[in-house]
Amino acid sequence: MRGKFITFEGGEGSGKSTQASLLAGRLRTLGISVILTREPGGSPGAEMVRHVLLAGAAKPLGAEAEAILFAAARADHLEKTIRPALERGAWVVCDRFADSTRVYQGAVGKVDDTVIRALERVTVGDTRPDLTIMLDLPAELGLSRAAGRREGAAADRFEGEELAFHAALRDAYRVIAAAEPERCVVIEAEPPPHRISDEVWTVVCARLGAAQVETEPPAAPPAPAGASEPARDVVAVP
Ligand code: Z5A
Repeated sequence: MRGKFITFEGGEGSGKSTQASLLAGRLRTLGISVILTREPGGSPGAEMVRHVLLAGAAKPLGAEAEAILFAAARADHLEKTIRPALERGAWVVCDRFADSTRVYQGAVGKVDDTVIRALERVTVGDTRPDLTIMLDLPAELGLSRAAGRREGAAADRFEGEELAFHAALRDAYRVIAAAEPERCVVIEAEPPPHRISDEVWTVVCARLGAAQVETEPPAAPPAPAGASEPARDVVAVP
């Protein structure tokens, strides 16, 4: 049986990585095979594109070129990591996915919606998330958390944008969640991580029946570079 595909979305510092990792751990305690991965990245080719994008090297080319690069990375990630995992029955928990392109490059970057939709159609096709958790947090708080995590290191291409940019991201996520309630659930991201994790778990059980999954631990083949199954799971390609 095909595995389930769960994505986490939200602004900077909203706790996506933290919650994706906690969810993967909870699923594994049930004996479910889980791939924890991220975007941009999650496969060797996509991790290389990640470096280009987050270093800001593509910024001078404009938001449309960045959208195309995110899509190229996503195509590789889907082909090498996500689809094979789902096909062998593993669950895929992904830190950011196509909604990030809709929001960062589309709604806020002003790339035409027809371009965003066309890229999504070509890359994602039928491999749509079964569930998207959107972590919602005031932009100021998210940015201060992200800055704390960097411990003085320079902000990346997107972290360095103005507060208004980050506030607009939050609004754009809410618009998507309101338009696709069958896929998206918004969770308030201010409480402590364990409380959010409990809320995420309640949603995953209610929507995807995680607690009812018959666990028959599969003999999983080695995970591709860029995504794997133990602990933090995402391996960046140097
Ligand atoms: N991007 C795009 O433009 N288009 C696309 O299609 C895609 C991406 C896929 C990827 O950055 C960038 O690419 C991203 C959007 C753009 N913009 N930026 N910057 P990334 O992968 O390097 O990072 P990120 O996805 O932006 O992650 P993040 O927002 O920086 O962090 P997070 O995953 O949401 O949060 P976290 O790492 O779990 O937590 C951050 C800190 O807060 C950390 O110290 C935690 O311990 C702490 N934390 C977490 N939860 C809590 C709670 N509940 N309370 C208090 N403190 C907490």
